[in-house]
Amino acid sequence: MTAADDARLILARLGVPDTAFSTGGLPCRSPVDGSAGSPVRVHDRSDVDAALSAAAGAFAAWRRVPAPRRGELVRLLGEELRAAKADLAMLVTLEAGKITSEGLGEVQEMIDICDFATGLSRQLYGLTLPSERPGHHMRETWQPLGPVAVISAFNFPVAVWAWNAALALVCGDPVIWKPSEKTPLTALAVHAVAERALARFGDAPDGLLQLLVGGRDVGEALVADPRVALVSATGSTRMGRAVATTVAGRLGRSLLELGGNNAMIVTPSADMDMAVRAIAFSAVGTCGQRCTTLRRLLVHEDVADALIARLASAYSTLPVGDPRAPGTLVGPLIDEDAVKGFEAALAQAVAEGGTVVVGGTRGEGSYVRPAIVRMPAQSAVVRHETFAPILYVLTWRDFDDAVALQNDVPQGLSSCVFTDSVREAEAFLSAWGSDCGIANVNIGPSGAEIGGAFGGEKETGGGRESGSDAWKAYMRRQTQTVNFSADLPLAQGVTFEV
Ligand code: UN1
Repeated sequence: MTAADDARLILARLGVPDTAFSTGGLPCRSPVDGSAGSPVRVHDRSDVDAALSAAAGAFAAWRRVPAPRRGELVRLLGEELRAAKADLAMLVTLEAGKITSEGLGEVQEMIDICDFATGLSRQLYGLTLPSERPGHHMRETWQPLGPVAVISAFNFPVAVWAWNAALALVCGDPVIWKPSEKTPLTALAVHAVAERALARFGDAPDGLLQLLVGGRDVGEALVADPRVALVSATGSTRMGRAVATTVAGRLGRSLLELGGNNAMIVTPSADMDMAVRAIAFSAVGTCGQRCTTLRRLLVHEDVADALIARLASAYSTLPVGDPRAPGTLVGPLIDEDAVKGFEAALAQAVAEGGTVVVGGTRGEGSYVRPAIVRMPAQSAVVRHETFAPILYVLTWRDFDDAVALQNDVPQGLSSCVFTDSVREAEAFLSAWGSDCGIANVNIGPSGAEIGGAFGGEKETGGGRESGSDAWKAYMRRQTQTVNFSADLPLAQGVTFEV
């Protein structure tokens, strides 16, 4: 059976209606075996308008629902996701090419954020502040914000929606989702699952969760529209720059999670067994297509040769192939363009003085062998994020130079150090250490838990999604002052008698 046939069965089982497909729609080709499924019906600009009207209506009702009750919907969503976990994960595998375990892990991220958001629905706390005026009190309250547009990428086709949607729902905001054109099937499936949660919940307003499958025109219309209170966009720096510019032009709010160029510093005291495992998972996992993928290995020169030799031997036997097969660790790249990007980056690396140590070849379809490339310097290709499994290796002598190298790229998502030295570890985490949104010690840069705030600095866009207090981006902060005295004192001692 082809991957497209498998996907068709799962979509039917999950309750995706036939009306979601139409001839002339978005073509769907599985990277697993190149098989084509039915084209997905696409939306256009007029659908965006209708969706925004519906979202406005939903907002008017949903913001009046007590937050813990809103949390009940997210709890039900988590239950439905648990029930659909195996099917949804397999669909992620078929559509995005993730190995089985990573497909399951992605759905688990959705379940985890639902649990987190359900608890959060009873904790959207503000502050009380002392007023300088007698008989007054001042407080800070978090109010629902309005419709949130979620623009997601192919590489986490469902989890990123969940990080946003679970928080937005408990915060009182409707969600309009524009998934990647490369992964509409998983989005349709998630919406079918969400429909079940909505039905069980009973009285959620129409238009609370909407899906717009479409191209750039749909994304641009959403981003430009002032009825969208928050644009949460995940993807390339190029896309993020366009979104940020448009949203800033209307003085709107955006939350950006863009490219990473994540490094690991390996010091002589590092536990090399652990480092090798962490490097392998974070550099070749998801075929190098996580925004948190390890792309730069910065190794102390005394241990570089030994570490590279161990990695080269691990890479040379990496099981690359059908992501459904047990034992496969590396599935395909998403499409032919991604393979071209992989090959072009390798050619550029060689032109910049790099030496390919292992891998770098392509196989059938969009399968490639992950590459390790030794580079003489942090040249242009190393500073650029290529969304493919290429690990550039650079060496250093002085720990401060390693940190400087780590920070000397335009992106600032994730970073890590492998060391047994408390001094090095703490320096890496200090104010003059890593400049990234995520900094780890003796853990690779990818595979973050949902409980922390997720995102990064510089060209990564500065947004934070998922855990911690990321929910605040989905709410409107209001400073409230109440006078319960029989007098009207003015602040700052101003007098104004009429
Ligand atoms: C992404 O690649 O856009 O930390 C998100 C990780 C995952 C999320 C990655 N939890 O690798």
